[in-house]
Amino acid sequence: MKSTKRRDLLGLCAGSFALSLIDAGAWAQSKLAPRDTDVFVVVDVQNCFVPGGSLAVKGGDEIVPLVNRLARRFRHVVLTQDWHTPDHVSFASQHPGKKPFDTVALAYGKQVLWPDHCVQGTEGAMLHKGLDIPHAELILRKGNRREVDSYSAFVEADGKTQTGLGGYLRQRGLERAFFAGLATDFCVAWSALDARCQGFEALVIDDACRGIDTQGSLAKAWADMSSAGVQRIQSSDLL
Ligand code: VGL
Ligand code: ZN
Repeated sequence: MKSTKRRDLLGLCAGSFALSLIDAGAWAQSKLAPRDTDVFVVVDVQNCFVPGGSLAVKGGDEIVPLVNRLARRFRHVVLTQDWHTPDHVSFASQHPGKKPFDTVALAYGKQVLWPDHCVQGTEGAMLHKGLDIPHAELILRKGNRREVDSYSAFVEADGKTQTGLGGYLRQRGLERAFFAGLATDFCVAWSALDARCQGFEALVIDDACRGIDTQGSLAKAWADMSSAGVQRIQSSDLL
């Protein structure tokens, strides 16, 4: 069953909830065997997001060996990179009087403000050097327009500009997306939610992600994902 609804500003797309109940039966099965029509999406495992980086996610570096092991189970792997201009609208430094983790209202909705991070071409934006996934097929960069953020690997924060990932997966015959990376409650969650909105199965590998957890964001992300039919699994379900 396909759904092409785009998500609303809460990151949800109406219409996919009934699907999740139907899909739930299939999930009850035991170990997950990766298929040729699966893709493993490794989200934003970049220097800025690991300890020592400007927007460090606690334990962000711990997932790297596990992500490498998981990647070997998949024929198809896509990596994403957060990729901002130096004056990006999501940076608190661009909003006088604001500090990181404050929020502002932008034309497309509420935006959390962050420390400067993942500036295009800088060391902080590079993929973590411990990543060892030579068979990855695509590196997708997102958030590259100054005026629009993009947590999601599918659709920018304006809710309409496509990154092309949905089209890529569909043209490659990929149907089921497994997610790992950083951060659980932002780029991983938004990507998994949009995968559902665009008619893909979506599974998040809990222990191969780490969260930021600001103002209840982690619990909310898991609740939103659950409502949207994103399956929460563990690496042991695959390894
Ligand atoms: C992310 C906040 C800002 C992420 C990216 O990768 O989860 N979070 N930019
Ligand atoms: Zn960012």
